[in-house]
Amino acid sequence: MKNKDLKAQPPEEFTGIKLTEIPKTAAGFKAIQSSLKHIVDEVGLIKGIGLLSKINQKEGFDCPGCAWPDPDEKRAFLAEYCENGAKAIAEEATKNRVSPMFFATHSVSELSELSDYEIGKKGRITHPMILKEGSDHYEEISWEDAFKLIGSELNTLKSPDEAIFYTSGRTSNEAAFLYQLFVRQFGTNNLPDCSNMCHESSGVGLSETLGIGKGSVTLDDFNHADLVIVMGQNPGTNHPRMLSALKDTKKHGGKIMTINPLPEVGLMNFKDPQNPLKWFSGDKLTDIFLQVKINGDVALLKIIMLLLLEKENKNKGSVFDLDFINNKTANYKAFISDLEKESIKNLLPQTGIELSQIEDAAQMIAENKKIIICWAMGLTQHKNAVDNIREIVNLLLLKGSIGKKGAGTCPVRGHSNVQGDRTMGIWEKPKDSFLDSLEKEFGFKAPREHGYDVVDAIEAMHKKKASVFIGMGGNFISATPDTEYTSTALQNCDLTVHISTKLNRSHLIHGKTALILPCLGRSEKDVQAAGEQFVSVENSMGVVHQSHGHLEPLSSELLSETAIVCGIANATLKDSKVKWLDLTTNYDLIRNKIENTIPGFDDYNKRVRINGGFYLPNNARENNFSPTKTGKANFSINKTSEIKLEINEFMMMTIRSHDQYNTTIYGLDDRYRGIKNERRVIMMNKNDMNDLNLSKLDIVNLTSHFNDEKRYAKKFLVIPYDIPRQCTATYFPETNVLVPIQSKADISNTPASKTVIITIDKA
Ligand SMILES: Nc1nc2c(c(=O)[nH]1)N[C@H]1C(S)=C(S)[C@@H](COP(=O)(O)OP(=O)(O)OC[C@H]3O[C@@H](n4cnc5c(=O)[nH]c(N)nc54)[C@H](O)[C@@H]3O)O[C@H]1N2
Ligand SMILES: Nc1nc2c(c(=O)[nH]1)N[C@H]1C(S)=C(S)[C@@H](COP(=O)(O)OP(=O)(O)OC[C@H]3O[C@@H](n4cnc5c(=O)[nH]c(N)nc54)[C@H](O)[C@@H]3O)O[C@H]1N2
Ligand SMILES: [Mo]
Repeated sequence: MKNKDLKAQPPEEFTGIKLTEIPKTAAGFKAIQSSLKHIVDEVGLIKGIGLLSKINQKEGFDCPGCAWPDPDEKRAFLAEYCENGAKAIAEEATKNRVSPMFFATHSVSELSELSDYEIGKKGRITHPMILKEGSDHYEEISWEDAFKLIGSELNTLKSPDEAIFYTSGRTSNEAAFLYQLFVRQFGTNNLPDCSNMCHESSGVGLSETLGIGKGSVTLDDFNHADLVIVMGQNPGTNHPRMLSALKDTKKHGGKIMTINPLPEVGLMNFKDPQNPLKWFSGDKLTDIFLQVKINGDVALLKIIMLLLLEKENKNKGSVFDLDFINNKTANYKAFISDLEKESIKNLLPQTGIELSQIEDAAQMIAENKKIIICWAMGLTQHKNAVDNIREIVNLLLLKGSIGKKGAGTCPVRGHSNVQGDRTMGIWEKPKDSFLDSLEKEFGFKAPREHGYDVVDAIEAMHKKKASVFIGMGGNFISATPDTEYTSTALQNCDLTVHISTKLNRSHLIHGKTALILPCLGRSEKDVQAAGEQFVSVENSMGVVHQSHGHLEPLSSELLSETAIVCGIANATLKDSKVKWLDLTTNYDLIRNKIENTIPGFDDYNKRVRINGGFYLPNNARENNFSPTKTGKANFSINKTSEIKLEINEFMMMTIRSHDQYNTTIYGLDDRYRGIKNERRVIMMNKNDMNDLNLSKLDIVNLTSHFNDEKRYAKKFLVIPYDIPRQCTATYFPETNVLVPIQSKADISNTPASKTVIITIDKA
């Protein structure tokens, strides 16, 4: 049953492309110029500059841009932010308002015709709103009525498992902890989150092999590394402050190796925007660039390890860390005998790289002892994504490059508190020990059956096994795969609720009844009964620290995420022993509860107030692998890609442009790739274009192929690009419609949004 004529996908319209030269370096003055433009346009100059001076300072608020950590000690004089952090702030502090009047004059179906860029630019939502059954306009509703409606809808379900409680990764520790507690007291573990689409494969692969689902390095390790390998990641756009850490590695004599199908500008060369002396020269970052085919990473790593083994066999102990292997690891023999079955000749075509170049890379790895491997979505969003991660671990274990200074694993997280949300229990597969301590502290019986992750949640709604969807942040319809399928799933629901800052497409693709509950953003003051509050977050390297908003809230109607959770819980749970409304008066009370239930948070209220916060325990960092099944770090045996492309088929990766934050589209340019004012593009190898008789800027339609199913996305402009043969790149979310719901990673269930098999036809 579909509501009205709602558009789940952005319009198939072009916006006026301009191609420019690809810059030779990233950041520098242009980045400052671009930050200021966004700040001035959205926020205004004076307020904007005030805001920038507070980002990531010890007394300021955590940048909502990404989860890259701040220096433990010295912080930059100007501010620890980057171009994209500034844009994220500009989006949140925007002058534009989506008020009740706005909704009275714009219907939901009319808004759904807009692009995500246009929807986002409408601005921040000012009042709680309801879309009543059969209506095409949101209307104002009181907070009390909204909470009551949610409570009564949840309580009429036959089973708590018919409700889904999604979380995006910006939610604070305090709000996340209460949210999962509420959901479990309500009676379900249906807590899917954006991690399911993001670093789930990292968590699974690392837990099994090293006994912790998080990375092991700290920021300081970059000052001590001999070699940093960056795989499947585009930090110039998505984690710009990481480039400063890479620059530090080089400053201390370390090397950088990059493994990516694209020569991403930021990784190649970098001008530090905070060092004007370098604006004109810049630093060369990458020493060796391996331009791997999409999903060729396991094959490439196997070749590298075969070459290392050859060197090691010639001179025992010259390449491998035998002490570490003997004392700290398990399954080494099985791993080596599996590796020996592989042949470089068979593996090579999967990589698309010349053997001589891989030999150079292997030599660099052989010569160096302290190695960090960083990665992001280029490794985690494939069918064999968990294999990718475990194969990285194999390489690090051979070199003993874990649990020592200057070495280790570095999965670079996306959302600024995605790691903290997991630590707080936002997970559909909670451990029994975690549930035991919740039960003990809060006196209730926690559900033990595991819940739905993102893909399972979509299927449950599609099959009408679930009928209430609540989203704590995020933009579910645009972030998830298989847009039309997910659209039907959401529209099958009786109630969809979104706790949001800004208008997005998920407010428009709705259940029978829909609510938007507007919340405070990171940059805003959060005043509760006990006075002004701060929240806490955990960065990519396991540091927990405070985030303190400074701006006046944009509307007096906004509530904090914490207050919203408490309001919903209070209206839903009849016999909870938790005093929900008291907890929200003073967040120290929530932190006390966290301290009592989650290991590593001793003296939480005290330590989080100390400058810069505190590190959570990390066994891998401490060279202790006792939490794994064997009690040691485990070598593993991994699969190369099983995908075989037909002659006319292409592999498509869906990636981010420079002007977007996931589904929030800041602008229409991808400056570092020389593409301006257009998002409906497909980057292709020139030779492939010739084979298909395509010229630059020809219009093509794309068809994805999966188990005899076909999915279509129309009207994309072809752009010749430096990308391996049979590999293509498009932007997410425009091509999410092509990602099949069933095409996902083994074990982690992450949508395989970097390996979509397509054919390309001239329109
Ligand atoms: N400005 C900005 N910052 C962000 C975000 C944003 O959208 N905008 N998103 C945040 C979030 S939630 C996340 S998870 C991160 C995402 O950060 P990234 O993972 O850097 O984001 P993607 O654009 O998905 O880039 C994937 C990279 O992997 C490469 N790649 C794709 N397939 C393969 C492959 O098979 N092998 C290898 N070796 N490489 C491959 C692509 O060429 C690309 O460089 O960024 C976070 N930070
Ligand atoms: N094809 C394809 N799909 C992908 C990916 C890909 O690479 N390719 N990447 C995946 C990844 S890595 C991720 S993490 C997901 C992202 O999935 P999501 O996290 O669901 O999506 P976002 O676009 O980050 O969510 C943006 C919305 O969050 C709300 N918001 C912003 N700040 C706050 C806040 O402080 N509080 C609250 N309550 N709401 C706020 C705003 O309303 C905004 O519209 O997408 C995934 N989808
Ligand atoms: Mo992410």
